[in-house]
Amino acid sequence: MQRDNTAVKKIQNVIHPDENLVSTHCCYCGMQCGMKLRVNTKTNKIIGVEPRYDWPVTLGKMCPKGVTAYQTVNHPDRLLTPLIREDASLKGTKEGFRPATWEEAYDLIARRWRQLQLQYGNSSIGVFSGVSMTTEKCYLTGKFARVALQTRYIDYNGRFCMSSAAAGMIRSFGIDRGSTLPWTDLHETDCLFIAGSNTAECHPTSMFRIWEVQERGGYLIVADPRETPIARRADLHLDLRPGTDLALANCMVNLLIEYGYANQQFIEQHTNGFAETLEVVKQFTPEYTSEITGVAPEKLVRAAHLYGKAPNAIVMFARGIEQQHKGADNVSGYMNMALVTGKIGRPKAGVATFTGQANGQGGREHGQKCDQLPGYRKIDNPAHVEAVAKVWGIEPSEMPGVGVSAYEMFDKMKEKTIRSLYLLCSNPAVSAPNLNHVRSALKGLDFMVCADFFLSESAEFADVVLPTTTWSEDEGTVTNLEGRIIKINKAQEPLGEAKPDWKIQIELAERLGRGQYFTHLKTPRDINNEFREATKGGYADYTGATWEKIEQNNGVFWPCRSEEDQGTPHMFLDKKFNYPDGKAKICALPYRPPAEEPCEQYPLRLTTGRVVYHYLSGSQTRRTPFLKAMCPEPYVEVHPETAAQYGIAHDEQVRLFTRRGEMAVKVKVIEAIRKDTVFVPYHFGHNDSINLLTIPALDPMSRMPEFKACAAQIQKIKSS
Ligand SMILES: Nc1nc2c(c(=O)[nH]1)N[C@H]1C(S)=C(S)[C@@H](COP(=O)(O)OP(=O)(O)OC[C@H]3O[C@@H](n4cnc5c(=O)[nH]c(N)nc54)[C@H](O)[C@@H]3O)O[C@H]1N2
Ligand SMILES: Nc1nc2c(c(=O)[nH]1)N[C@H]1C(S)=C(S)[C@@H](COP(=O)(O)OP(=O)(O)OC[C@H]3O[C@@H](n4cnc5c(=O)[nH]c(N)nc54)[C@H](O)[C@@H]3O)O[C@H]1N2
Ligand code: SF4
Ligand SMILES: [Mo]
Repeated sequence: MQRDNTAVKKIQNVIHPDENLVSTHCCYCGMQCGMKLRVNTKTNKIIGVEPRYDWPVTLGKMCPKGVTAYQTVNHPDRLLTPLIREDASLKGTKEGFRPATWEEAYDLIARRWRQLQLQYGNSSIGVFSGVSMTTEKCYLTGKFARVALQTRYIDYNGRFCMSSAAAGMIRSFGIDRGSTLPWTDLHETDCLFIAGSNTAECHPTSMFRIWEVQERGGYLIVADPRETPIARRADLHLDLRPGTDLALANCMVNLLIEYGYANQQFIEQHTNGFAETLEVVKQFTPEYTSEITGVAPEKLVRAAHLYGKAPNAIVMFARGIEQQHKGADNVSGYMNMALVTGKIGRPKAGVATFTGQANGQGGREHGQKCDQLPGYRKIDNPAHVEAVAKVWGIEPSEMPGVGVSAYEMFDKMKEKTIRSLYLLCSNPAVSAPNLNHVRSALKGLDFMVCADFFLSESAEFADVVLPTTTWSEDEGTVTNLEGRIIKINKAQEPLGEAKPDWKIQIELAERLGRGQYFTHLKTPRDINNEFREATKGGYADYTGATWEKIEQNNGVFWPCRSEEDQGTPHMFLDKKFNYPDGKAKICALPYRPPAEEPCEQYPLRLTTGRVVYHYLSGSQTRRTPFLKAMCPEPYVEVHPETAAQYGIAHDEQVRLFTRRGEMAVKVKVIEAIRKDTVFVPYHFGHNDSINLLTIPALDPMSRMPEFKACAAQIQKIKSS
């Protein structure tokens, strides 16, 4: 059976009396499913959601998080006024705050920041942000750090999310657009090779296209230590040990060459590095690779034939391979499969990462990284600095230098180089690795400001909490996992006294005496106009992606370099990669094991990730009644044989620990995991955070922490 997955459905939404429908997109993952928010015209409040059948990527489909997202907007936990901490001894708890006016909050922040900067220098203030925000806000946050605060210390939660994909793509292709093709190609390909993605739970609205590949007679290969829902239906499940992907990728490339699937003409004309890579991969025979990965040699052979024979194939991956201290190498390693076979640079064939957060793509391109300026420019490149300084109206010499990556910012706080933190759109007291260190760094700050719409676990460490808007109380653009720039629309006025992050930053800049660089920006559209100018001529060029074009064309794919340019759905159709000689890089990548291997004391491999019902640190989804009821607490997945070995039973509370920390957690006995591996979802706060145990081993290229592999031990809790 073949479904028609390209046609835009003609189903009409029912409009109820006294209601308006506002077309927009979900606030959660990078799929950015189209949705229509139902707004009561009497109260002007959001009261529900309808599918958006005419959105070509997702055709009206949504997941459990998407259909309940609207419930966060008018939630009773929303912060309605600024809060000022009265009792410093209660830092790290919900207590000790009093409501305040914006004037009081701004005055206090401006006074404390000025004091600290006079005493310790401009870079004593750090900015830590996130990419659930529109690109307009992400862009302004980078400008706010460099121009209003004049600090070098800014980084963001994408460092825990997309940085390895970005580093790998830049190395292999010279440019980082997460997908080389639109999602509307997926169901038409002949083979999908998907590594380290729990797609059915994390990007569920991709699944109807993936199942169709199989229904059309194509093949699905999944590499994951767990038998996830997508792995269960795959033609081939490569059940590897956590942290061993590079061996698997090298083996695939070796076998593709050995079995004659290499495209010599493509390799010669469009790539560099083949000979060096051949030298490295040839030792990765199925037998040798099986020893490292634990995957049966026959499966490796079959995978190479399925991918190699397919006329068109797409290699896809997500955090399973990227959140390793060799994440960037894993990315380039798997991308070698496409480059060696030439299955790239045409429709239905290519490479794609499952981008994580709503604006995981747009937010990683325009200056929230410690070494980056808008348009994916580099802060250590004088020509790039000059271009952006001109748009911002500052002297190039005023541009602060390169800072440090997200996790390393906590080291800087610990050593008192960073004395104050402006945290927005992230909850690192749950989501950063090695939480004992991170929480103590937050606690030791002289002064912390947190902007959020809920009192998150991280906000509990703040001295001032600023109430911000949710996604549906403001407008702007985000870039979805395809690289398609789309429009988010406003459906209701901000609740209480909440303000959008961009407005907060402009008002703070004015109080810091830097208003001249910001006051001309009165609306998100003004910010978008300046932002597009700042990207002109950059790698990620958004110049021609006007809001009008976005609305007219169901989004615009970057690069989009001018008014006339209609954007770039397919990358590299001309086989020109973003290197001076136009050639992509096939990368020679020697294997290295995870930073921490199991030993007698810590014999298990711990990996972490997600469930369909929760989003990231859970600050939003744990407040959503249906989602909380479906998954109220963390658990550790343990194979039945391993559970028997430890004498532990389903639902029993055990002590799980690593060299860095421990937690008490319920056991979920499950066959769908390797015997040497345990898995814990990370969506829970305080003592329920698995990140108390994770290892902060950072990838040398991407500075991504190794969330996906460390050594752990389980202990029965003795009944008293
Ligand atoms: N429901 C839900 N959906 C989400 C999110 C959410 O929090 N909840 N978050 C969004 C965001 S920001 C992101 S980044 C994405 C993440 O999307 P995914 O990357 O798909 O999610 P994870 O659960 O982190 O990890 C994916 C898989 O990697 C596997 N894995 C673990 N270790 C390894 C390994 O060493 N090698 C390989 N090959 N696989 C391994 C895990 O078993 C898991 O099934 O999801 C987005 N969508
Ligand atoms: N162990 C383990 N840890 C991980 C991962 C893993 O797989 N395993 N995955 C990592 C990944 S991929 C990611 S993306 C990170 C994400 O982790 P976080 O960065 O902590 O992401 P969120 O939980 O979305 O936190 C966002 C916070 O900002 C608020 N917020 C949402 N929108 C806005 C806005 O527009 N403005 C402001 N000011 N606030 C807003 C929300 O209420 C929430 O409190 O976690 C990482 N941590
Ligand atoms: S798949 Fe992602 S974007 Fe779509 S509804 Fe679910 S969380 Fe929202
Ligand atoms: Mo993410």
